[in-house]
Order: sequence, then structure tokens, then C-alpha cells
Amino acid sequence: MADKKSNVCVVKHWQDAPKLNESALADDLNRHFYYTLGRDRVGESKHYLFQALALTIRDRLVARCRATNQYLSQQKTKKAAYLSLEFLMGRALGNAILNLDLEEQVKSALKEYGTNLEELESAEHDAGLGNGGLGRLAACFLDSCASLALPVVGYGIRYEYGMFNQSIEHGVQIEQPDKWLREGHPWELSAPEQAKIVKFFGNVETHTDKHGRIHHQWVNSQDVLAVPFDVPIPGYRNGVVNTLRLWKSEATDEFNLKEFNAGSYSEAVAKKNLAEQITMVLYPNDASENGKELRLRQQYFLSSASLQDILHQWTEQHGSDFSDFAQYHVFQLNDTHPSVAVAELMRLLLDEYEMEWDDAWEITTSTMAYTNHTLLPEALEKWSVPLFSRLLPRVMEIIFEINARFLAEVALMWPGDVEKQRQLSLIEEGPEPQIRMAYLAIVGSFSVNGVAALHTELLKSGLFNTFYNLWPNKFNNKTNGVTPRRWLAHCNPDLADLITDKIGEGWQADFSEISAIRRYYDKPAFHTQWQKVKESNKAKLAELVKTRCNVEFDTSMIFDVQVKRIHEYKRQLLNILHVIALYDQVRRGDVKDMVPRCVLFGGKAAPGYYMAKLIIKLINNVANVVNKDNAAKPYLRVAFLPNYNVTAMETICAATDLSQQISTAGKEASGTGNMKFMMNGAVTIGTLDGANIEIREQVGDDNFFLFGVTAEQACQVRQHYDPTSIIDEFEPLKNAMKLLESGHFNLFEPNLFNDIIASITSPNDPWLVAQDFESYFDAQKRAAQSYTNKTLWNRMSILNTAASGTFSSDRTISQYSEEIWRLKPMQ
Ligand code: B1H
Repeated sequence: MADKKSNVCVVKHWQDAPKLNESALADDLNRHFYYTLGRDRVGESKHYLFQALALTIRDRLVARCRATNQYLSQQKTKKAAYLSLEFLMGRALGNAILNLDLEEQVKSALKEYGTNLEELESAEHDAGLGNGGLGRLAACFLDSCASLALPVVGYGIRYEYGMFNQSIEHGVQIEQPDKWLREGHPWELSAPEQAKIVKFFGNVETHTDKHGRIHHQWVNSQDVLAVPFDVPIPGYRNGVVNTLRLWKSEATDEFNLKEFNAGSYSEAVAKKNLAEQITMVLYPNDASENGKELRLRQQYFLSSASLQDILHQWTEQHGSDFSDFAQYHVFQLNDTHPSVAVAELMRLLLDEYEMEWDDAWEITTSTMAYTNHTLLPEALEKWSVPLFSRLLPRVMEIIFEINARFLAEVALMWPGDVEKQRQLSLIEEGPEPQIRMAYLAIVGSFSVNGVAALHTELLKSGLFNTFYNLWPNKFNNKTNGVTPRRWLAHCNPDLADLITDKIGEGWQADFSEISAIRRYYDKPAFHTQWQKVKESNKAKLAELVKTRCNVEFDTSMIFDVQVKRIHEYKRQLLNILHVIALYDQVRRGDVKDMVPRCVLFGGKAAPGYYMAKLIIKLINNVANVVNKDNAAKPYLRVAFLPNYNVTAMETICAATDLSQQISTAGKEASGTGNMKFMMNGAVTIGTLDGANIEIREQVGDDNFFLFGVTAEQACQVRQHYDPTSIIDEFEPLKNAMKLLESGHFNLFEPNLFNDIIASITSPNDPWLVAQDFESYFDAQKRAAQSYTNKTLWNRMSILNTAASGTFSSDRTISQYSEEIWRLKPMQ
């Protein structure tokens, strides 16, 4: 479908379209700037110039996207749909230019405007349609699917407001709405003619036809329109452009008309707002409790619209014969968030396409696949049965029926074992019964996967053990990955050039080739080049830290970085406690072995997460005290970078020396920031948790600073945990706690950090901060010492990049494709 070498897409099937003169990029840019947007060069035009450039690039994407779609509609080929409530895309311009190989053309076209690409890139808003790792994973996966020429469509929600913007005032997180669409979204194309109707509320009527078949009708529903907006997803220099289809909710006309006719103008408008609420805002909770009705509406809205879309396309081609539907379709559920899709697919097949239960169930259970992303109990989704029944009455009936049939199977397996039935039931009994969404996903899927080796083992041995015993073959591991295009080639162009100079450019398409850089790990001349790149990246990060935090970072000091969502299990507390211990040493004048260090924090707290917000406040207070103290200046600088997001990470990961991956073992399902840092040559200080374990295996023990108890040990420690005696027995920790307790960091805010102190000293602290402190402190010492030996550090850094091949999302997606989806690349 595409001429690979010249990257010119042969648009075979789009004959009516005027030919795009691909080499006339500068002309297109002018046309879009002056005519499409109607601008001139007077005044502030950077934003319009960005838009004109985006439209110019979009033209080229659209041409390829058409070709990809037409190939797909003509070829009888299996397709996957990736269903996710989150796609954390970040900016698109730089990535599209890289993947289409247009950098030279763009640069020369921009000369005329007296600006550069970097400046225009900075005019683009991040598409922050996700919370953190789970949403960014979905974005990396789309890049890999397109780059591997796999027929995969992403389905998500076009939130009007994405992840909130964070500012820090007096050390406290303030949330501001992220109106990312305000200045338009140049990448998307809407397709209102393909809108779908999604039902809510109402009731179910049944009637029996003359053949004795019972029909269920969902009536008196309030209908909402789902309008698709398509975002193009370019593959890396292969002519493929896949689609991310985002749904926007709108009021239906019919629905309003009734009200207008009855003279209830205000009621009609009020209901319009109700419909439009659904896709208004992303829930910013990350792996913590949700449970709000609006969130369930979002989940059902996405699931129903996406399934209707695919079923509609099927019937257009095949009529109502679904017999080989499962040979051509597979749905990947990104956690349980879209897991109502299991019941919704059943509903559509039963009620809309009049299929028999067993046939519909066969199709459902051979097309649905579920990825679990967390073991944390507070993130395991449950929906109240009364709420669910009211909102989605027909879907509730179907879930009850799935459960009844499943429990009958359980009864056959374990005759007379009522306890087993209670344990495995999709409905958790209690004062208010709850639907266990993970169980629905497992029962309705042919594949259940975890996102790192340890995580999958823990799913099998713990959380889902009984299901694993029932269906061992459903369970499999797919260790996460990240795209080396955005997370090395784009965000670290100097390192990318250096690598390409040595091993050729093949690594960008086949990241296993990165291991070839290992040959240079001991070459002094290469060390010099490697270090020079790192230093210039550090200077750029230092500039960002200076502008955003007004803190001076010195590029000769080790850059020690922890950026991720703020959560107790991720243990930002352990990190800041270590900073306090170092600061305490400085105050005592105990600095003879101290290695100068800049510690950077970044991340958002869920707006309702009290402890996470208090941790942010502590970090900022400590930073303030330390940075003001001239005695500390040569040894320690601390900053909290506000509004950590995808774009910030692009600067951060290229400039980091030491990557902090310090979660309590057994709690972080995988982590993906750890992989971005590793690719860019940072060395990890980390626990045996999530993908850290595999990172350490790849890079070797000598090139990873390990500390802390294992997941297994953590369980044992919790049985008889006594943090106060642990604190008492380790001087640096004892002193750090004393300094914290003395109110040194909250002189004018007495008792502010009492809850943090209580949490560290509690025998019930599930995160074991005190337990792991000493071994963390030692690992930090080893890291700092290693950093003083430039040769040793450069070697470790190079070896980390060289060993990161397996953490490309291309590897992950090849495994999804070969082992779960069974797709064939487009050619
Ligand atoms: C992960 C979530 C998550 N796991 C609920 N679970 C959410 C749960 O809005 N919600 O309701 C949002 C997100 N996110 C992360 O997934 C894991 O913590 C990481 O360890 C993992 O790397 C990432 C991708 O697999």
C-alpha cells in the first residue's frame, strides 16, 4: 500500500482526490496560513503558524489514512479495537513530522517565517486525555500498532477537559481546568454522519412471539448521540496511518423535539446539558476510588458507541450473518473501565441482531480480551447494583444472566460448595450489592493479561487465583513497553543522532538493534560524546526548573528524579525523607563524602487524595528550606516541577542521571517511566517491583541500584511491623524524623505534617517506608559514589540504553498481536 523507501503513499483507492504535491510543503503551509486560517504576518501569529503547519501535516496524514482505511475495507483481514477511557497523547506535531520523515522540508518552509520548529511545537497543547501510565501506555501502543502496520483502531472519549493543570501555591497543589480544545484541535476530523445513539435509564419490556421466543425491549430510555472525531495515528515511515476514534456526547434531536412540542423549552435545554456532560471531563483519580454515576455513563457511552460502530460496519458488509465475526474482530479492554462492553456486546447481539444466547456468548468470549493494570484493592472497580439497574436496566439483566450461567458452571466444578459461588460471583453481596467488574471481564474474555512478569504472577497466585485454577490458559503476561520514537528519537535528538552515527538508523524501526551500542560502552571517545549530550540535556532541564520553580540546578551535580502520579505506594515520602536525612547531615557539617545532588519531583495528586496532597506540600516546604540555606547549596538542591505531563517528561527523561522507581514491592503493576529513563541512559535506583525486575535482568545487577524488601518479604514484614524501633536503630533515619517532627519545615504551620509522621511510624503502614529506608539510603550512597567516577557512570549509562531494547512497545505489541489478537500486518 505504500512505497516504503520514499515514504510516498500510493493512494490507489482514493482516485477522486486531487493529487497532493508532497514536495510542495511550503506552498501548502502558506495556503493554510493565509487562506484556511485567514491570517497575515502582523502581530502575534505563532499560534496560527502552528495551526497552519499542523493542517499541512494533516493533509499528508489524511491521504495515508484514506489509503489505510480503504485497504482495510477491501481486504478480508482481522482487526483489533483497543477500548480505553484514556489516551494520553501529548503533542502530535513533532511526532508526526518524525514518523512521516518531513523534518527537512518543514525546516526549510519555516525559514521564510523567521521562526523555528521548536518554537511552533511549543504552541501545541498537550492532549491530556489520561491520568498517567495507563493512558500513556494506550498512546504508545497506538504508535507501535501503526508502526508495525497492524490494523488496530483506538476507541476513546473526546473529553472537553483533559487532565487538570496543576499549579503550586504556597506549596499546595491547585487544580485548574484544562480547556485543551479552546484554540481548536487541528488534527481531528469529525464524522457526524456516523453518529450512534446510546441509551440510558428507562425500563425493559418483554414479549413472547408466536414461536415462543422472548424479546426484550429497552424502552422509555433517554438517548444520547455519540459523534465520532477521528485522530490520525501515523506509523513510522511505513505509509500506514491508523485511527483513534474519540466519541463526543451530544443531545439527540428527537429527544429534544418531544420536550419542545410539550412546551418545555427549559427542560429540553437542561437535558441537552445532561447529554453533553458525559464527555465533559476526564476523571482525575488514577488508581483510586471513583464510583460516580457520571463515570459509569462515560464507560457505557464509550463501550456502546464503539461496539455499535464495529457491528454497523460488519452488517454493511455481511448483513446479519455473524457466524465468522470472531475471525475478524478482537476487542482489547484497557483495564475494567470499558468492561461493560462484555454485557453490551451481548445486548446488541441478542436484542438488536436477534441472536440466541449461546451464539452471542460464543462470539463475545472469543472476541473480548482483558488487561489488568493494578492489584490495588481501591482501584478494583465495583458498581452498585441499584445504580447500575437504574442507569442501564437491560444491561443489568444481562449481567445477572451471565452470572447465573457462570455460577451453574462453578457449581458443577465444586458441587455443593456455596462458599466458592459466593467468592466467584460477579455480584458481591452486602447491604448494597456490587458488580465486580474485573470478574465480568475475566468471565467474558478469552485472554486475561498482566503488564509485567511479577504482576501477572501475583494475579495468578493472589487476586485472581481461583479463576486461574478454573481457566489457566486464559492468563498471560504482556510486559509493558514505550515507543522509542517519542521517548528517544523525538525527545532526545542529540542522543539519537549519536546512536545513529554509530549503529545506523535501523533502531528507530527495530529497537532490538539498540543493543549494538553496547560495543561502545568502554570507548573513551564515545564516553565524551555521550556525556556531552547528557550535559546539554541537563542544561535544558535546568532552564525549565529555573523558569517554573525558580530553583537553580547545577548540571555538574547528579540529577536525581522522581516524576509520576503522587501516591503513597509510589513512596515519594521515602525520597523526601532521604532528602531530609541528607539535609540533616549538611546541618551537622557531615559533608565529607557528600556528592552534590539535584533532586527533582513532579506529579499530580488526585484532587480528593488528602495524603498525596500533603506529600506535595511537604516536598515543597523541604525544597524551600533547603534551597534557601546557603550551607546546603553546594550539596543539595530540591525542586517540585508543577504540572508534570507528557511534554515535561520529554525534557526530563533525556536529562536524568538517576531514575527513582521506589514503590513498595508488589504494588506497582509495571511502571513505564522506568523504561523511558532507561532508554535515555539513566540508571535506576529501584525496588524489585513491576517491570523494574525485568529492567534489572536486562541490564545486569551491576548497572542497577537495588534496595528494599521483595513482595514476598513485604507480606511477612507486615505481620509484625515495628517502625519505631526501626527508626530508633538507624541514625540517619532517626535524625531525619527528629528534624521533621521538630517542625523545621513547617515553622509557621504547626502540626501540619502530623499525619505524615503518624503514617511513617504506624505499625499498619502498608507502604513500609521506615522498613526500606536504610537499604534505600545505602543504595543512594552507592549511586552517588558511582556518579563521582565518570567512566563508571558513563559505562552504566550506555549499558542501560543498550539493554533497553525489550522495553519498546513494538515488542509488547508484537506479542499482543501474535499471542492474543492474531493479526496480520498490512502490506
Ligand atoms: C495503572 C491504573 C488506573 N493501573 C484507575 N491502574 C483509573 C486505575 O481513573 N481511574 O479510575 C486510572 C488508572 N493505572 C497503571 O498502569 C499502573 O499503576 C502502572 O504500574 C502501569 O505501568 C500502568 C500501565 O500498565
